[in-house]
Amino acid sequence: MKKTACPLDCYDACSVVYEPNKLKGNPDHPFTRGHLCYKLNHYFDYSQLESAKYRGQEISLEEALDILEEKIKTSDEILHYRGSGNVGKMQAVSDLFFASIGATLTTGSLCDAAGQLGIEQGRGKNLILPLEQIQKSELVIVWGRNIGYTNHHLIPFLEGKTLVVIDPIKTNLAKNAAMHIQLSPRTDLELACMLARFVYMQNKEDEEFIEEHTEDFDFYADFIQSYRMVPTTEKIGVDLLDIATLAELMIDLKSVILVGNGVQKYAHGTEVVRAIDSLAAMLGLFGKEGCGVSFLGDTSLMLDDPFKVKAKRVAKPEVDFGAYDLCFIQGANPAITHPCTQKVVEGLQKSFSVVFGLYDDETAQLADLVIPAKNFLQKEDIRFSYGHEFVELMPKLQDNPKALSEYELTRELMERFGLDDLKEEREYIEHFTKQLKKRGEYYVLPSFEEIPYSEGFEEPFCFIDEVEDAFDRLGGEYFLITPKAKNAINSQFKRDPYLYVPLQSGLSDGDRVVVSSQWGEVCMEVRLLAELRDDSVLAYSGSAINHVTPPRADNHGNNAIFQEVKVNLKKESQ
Ligand SMILES: Nc1nc2c(c(=O)[nH]1)N[C@H]1C(S)=C(S)[C@@H](COP(=O)(O)OP(=O)(O)OC[C@H]3O[C@@H](n4cnc5c(=O)[nH]c(N)nc54)[C@H](O)[C@@H]3O)O[C@H]1N2
Ligand SMILES: Nc1nc2c(c(=O)[nH]1)N[C@H]1C(S)=C(S)[C@@H](COP(=O)(O)OP(=O)(O)OC[C@H]3O[C@@H](n4cnc5c(=O)[nH]c(N)nc54)[C@H](O)[C@@H]3O)O[C@H]1N2
Ligand code: SF4
Ligand SMILES: [Mo]
Repeated sequence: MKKTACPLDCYDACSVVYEPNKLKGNPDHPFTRGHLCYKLNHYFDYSQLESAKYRGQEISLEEALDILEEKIKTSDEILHYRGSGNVGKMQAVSDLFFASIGATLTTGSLCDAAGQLGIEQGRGKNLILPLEQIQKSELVIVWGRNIGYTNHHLIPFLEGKTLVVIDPIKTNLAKNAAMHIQLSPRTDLELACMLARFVYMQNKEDEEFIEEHTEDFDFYADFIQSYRMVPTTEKIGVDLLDIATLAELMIDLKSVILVGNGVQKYAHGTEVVRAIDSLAAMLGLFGKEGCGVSFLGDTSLMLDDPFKVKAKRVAKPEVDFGAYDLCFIQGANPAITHPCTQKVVEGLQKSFSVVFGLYDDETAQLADLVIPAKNFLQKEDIRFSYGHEFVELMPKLQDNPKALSEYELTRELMERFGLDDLKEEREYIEHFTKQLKKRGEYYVLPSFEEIPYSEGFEEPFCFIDEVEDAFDRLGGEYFLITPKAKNAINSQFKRDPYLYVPLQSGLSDGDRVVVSSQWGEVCMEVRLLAELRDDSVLAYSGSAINHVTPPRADNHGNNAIFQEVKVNLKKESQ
């Protein structure tokens, strides 16, 4: 049985059994349990680029490398923009080359950097919560994570638990939960503070934990009490009794909180996640069996990464593609996935742009030069997961002379520029594997702890005690919710192009509307959705919705803020 792992940016990081032209879930893997999802089940339906292209004309790989070399030599400002089309560790090998020629790399992300910082501010380290602890819990709170779509291998682990979903959408998981808090978007910080108030009012905080492992609890107590019950509950848009009931459940049961990306696509995303973590710390949910808070975990913890380089960097969400002579785009489709599409497209048209990827996607179609990449079956790699503790090896299983791996491209460029400090590919893979821990027959993360934080935190847990938030001044009629689609992975595979609107919007299925914000506008086809609140519309990642999202980073300069916007709708005139 030949085995590899799914390379896609997904919590599940499935273990894959390879047969030529067929991929199957590994039946022996404790998390994958023998099944994959639409994306890998249909992997071969999406055809890979077969040739390099220069301004639309097919050219050889050698010619493509000649053009790239020439362009690098004649460009002053070079951007290396790497996305998450494949999250194997070897993707980052190209950072070595681009940093050494003085190119600008990115910092922060379009994804989870806001929440990651919020966790670090409180706990110091963002450790993965192992599956076993989720299994041992009694109450599971799914907070802004759409497990049914983005993390569905976790569903069997939730069986028999009291399930609470906190999400502005009535997701399928919410329909099957004991309780669904269908809050107004962007009110999670307030909800976390209200829950903390109920705990505090009844003196049910974990005094021993607070005394031993935290500092400045008094400031936190003042902070949560600055949120007045009635106006705050009105803002959250749910019944006060429901909040009180959830607080009771958290006091009584061993609780795990599964926090997703949905809560932190905002300017104050860091503070939202920190407020959820602070609530958990007040209840003493760290370092105990069957308890904990899981966000997208930090896979680089305690890992000596040979591709970590010093370089000039620009905040990824704020990249101005037009400010560079040459934009080298790898494993990304920013013409769809980056905020403020119009600005991205104008920028790419202004600069000389190179796409190194798998598909003839929107960014490849705009690019001057396209270089085909090998897919995950055609090169060697190693796969960490941000959702669970297992690490998988990804051996090379197929040949493909028509494309290059990231390592091959880097080696070519290093040679052409007389840089000789690249090691053999094997050495890099081994450098990663030798740092892994073993649990039975499986590799796990170097930072794996059976019960995270059971030895306490390095520094005392630091509660949230202030937040800056100016959103209420924004105009626009509807909140925008823009999460992940079921059968896509951001812009890859089967996208969902529709704008979903509430039943009372006065629109009908098939209507075309112009969605607009201060950042731009775009025409989309409407679908009615009963699962929405009246104050929100929804468009999935991979749709055209980024025409209206802000080209800005969050308050700390790290993360994209796709939902820090309100939109207006206007029916397109026939
Ligand atoms: N509106 C909205 N926008 C979003 C989001 C959202 O929720 N809403 N989510 C954001 C988030 S969280 C993320 S992570 C980003 C992701 O956005 P991107 O980083 O753009 O990721 P993808 O769309 O998955 O993939 C982009 C490209 O990667 C290439 N690729 C795949 N495998 C390989 C490989 O092995 N090698 C190379 N060189 N290329 C490869 C393919 O050509 C593919 O077209 O999108 C962000 N954009
Ligand atoms: N099928 C599929 N799986 C994927 C991906 C994909 O594109 N498709 N992308 C992968 C990537 S890159 C990532 S980062 C992960 C992210 O996966 P998730 O963590 O699940 O994140 P999202 O899908 O962005 O949003 C999750 C939920 O947050 C809710 N939400 C939106 N706004 C708010 C809010 O203000 N408060 C609360 N409480 N909830 C809110 C949304 O309604 C949605 O149900 O998924 C990965 N897995
Ligand atoms: S996309 Fe996620 S669920 Fe689907 S096969 Fe890959 S890791 Fe598994
Ligand atoms: Mo992401």
